[in-house]
Amino acid sequence: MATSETPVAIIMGSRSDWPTMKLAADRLDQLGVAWDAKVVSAHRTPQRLVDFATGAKAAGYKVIIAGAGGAAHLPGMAASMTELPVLGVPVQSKALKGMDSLLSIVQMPAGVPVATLAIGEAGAANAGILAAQILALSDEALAGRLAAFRAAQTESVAETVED
Ligand code: RP5
Repeated sequence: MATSETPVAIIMGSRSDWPTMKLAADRLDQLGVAWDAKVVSAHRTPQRLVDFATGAKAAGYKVIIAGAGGAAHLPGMAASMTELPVLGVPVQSKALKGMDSLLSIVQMPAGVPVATLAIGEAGAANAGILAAQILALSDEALAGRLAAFRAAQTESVAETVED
């Protein structure tokens, strides 16, 4: 069971999604935000999804990051059962390079939003940062860490193309 000290849940459709979704966890670690990660499949473990999504708010989570590939129904189904913000990460699939995942996640009907990120690792990394940005709205210390992260990122980009 999560506590209020674990504000972010990272859920994914399969253990095979973890190498991608770990990028979200890495960014949260970098920003000092606690997270839990769970395999919750919309298709293979539907009852686990219902139990997780209906209990997520009471468990203390503030933001859900949901990654899935292929017929990626996990983010939308999770969003249908919770008022918490759901950030959807389309995991890159083998057959269709993640276009299937993206289209499965992005085109939600009005009334049940999923904030859809880019396909693959960039999307997962940005989901971690975006979750931190949401939490930083009510956490000044985190807002400061985010500002430092952005400044360091800017500083690290050289203007010259030479070594
Ligand atoms: C989806 O099917 C998962 O999110 C994963 O991206 C994809 C393939 O799953 P595995 O067959 O690798 O378990 O449910």
